[in-house]
Amino acid sequence: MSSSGRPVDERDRAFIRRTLDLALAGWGQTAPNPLVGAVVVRDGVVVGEGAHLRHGDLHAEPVALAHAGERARGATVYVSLEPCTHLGKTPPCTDALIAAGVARVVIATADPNPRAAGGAGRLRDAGIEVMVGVEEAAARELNAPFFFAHHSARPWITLKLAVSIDGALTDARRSSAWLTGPESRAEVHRMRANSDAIAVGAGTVLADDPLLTVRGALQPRVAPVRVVFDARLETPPDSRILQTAAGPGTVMPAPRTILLATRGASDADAARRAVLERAGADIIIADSLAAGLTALKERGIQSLLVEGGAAVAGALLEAAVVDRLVIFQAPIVLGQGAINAFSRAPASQVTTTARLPVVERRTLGDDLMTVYALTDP
Ligand code: AOF
Ligand code: ZN
Repeated sequence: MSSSGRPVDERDRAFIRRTLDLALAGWGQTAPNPLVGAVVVRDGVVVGEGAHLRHGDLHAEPVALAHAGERARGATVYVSLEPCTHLGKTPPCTDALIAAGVARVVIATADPNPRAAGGAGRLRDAGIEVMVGVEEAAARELNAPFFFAHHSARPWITLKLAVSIDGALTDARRSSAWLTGPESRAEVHRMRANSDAIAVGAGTVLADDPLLTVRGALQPRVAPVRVVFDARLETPPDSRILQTAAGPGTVMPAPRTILLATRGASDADAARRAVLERAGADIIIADSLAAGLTALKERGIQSLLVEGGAAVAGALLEAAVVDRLVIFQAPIVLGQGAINAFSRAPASQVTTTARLPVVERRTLGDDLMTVYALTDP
């Protein structure tokens, strides 16, 4: 069913799914704006396709309309987000659709941005047949941080954990070696490329000294901010995450590093704070985890990819602020003494705990990746 209550035609569904695929062309390049795709169909044949490729560039519809040219007259346009009505960085897409003389517009989901919304109504007023709500869940999933940002004070949080068959993050010796294979690692870099920020706990910084940069095939338009959940300000000034941070006086365009501390920790040691700030840290002192997450959102972070470890995973699950849980399971058993990924999560009971819906599941080399939904965007 579409939101207008009409049953959805399978062809309409297939063309909307095509818009979602096209939208992926902007992966890592459009934030804080959404990924959007559009298809122009005339007599059942695709005559134009387009995507919003980069923040500030043309929206998807004008790209697809230009591709279709005169063939757009009388055609059906499929678009993964309600066409905009505002004069933003580009002219309103609704005006372009009306001017092109299209007969019908099929929209996956409404635009939550009050500046841009209202396109469906405007198109109807111009005599165009409009349908909203085809493959709506998939369209919202694609731009979950964008939709979430319009009604939430915190970023959309994806908790990504690489585990063994027995659910451990590392062995009893806490070796910092990788559990998963190269295909999973490439996927993590792809996920990083479409995130506004990447976070770990201070324990992970101390154990692994990670860089938390994007080193995959696809480079993002803006390098993700790096965040350390560091209640007691334990991040070493000479850690790689600070050594490569953009701070006062840095010349290279390095991503910022934010240390998220809790009040008390920092007052205790102003000298340490000064050392960390000189090393390039941007320190946020918050009263609670929730307040810290709000502070990140206030700094423009709509999507936060959290990569562990067990303490941070436990704290975020306890606070019920994990939106997507992504598990990369490697074909290894770590056995006794290994550090379980959920050892710090709140206890639950088999009979009453929620069975998490699976949003996506695929194999990556010998690993298995599963995306679980804990909330809706
Ligand atoms: C569309 N088609 O392809 C996209 C839309 O910053 P601006 O001026 O580019 O406007 C961004 C807003 O426009 C964004 O927040 C969202 O509401 C909408 N994006 N709309 O009709 C598109 N990318
Ligand atoms: Zn637009």
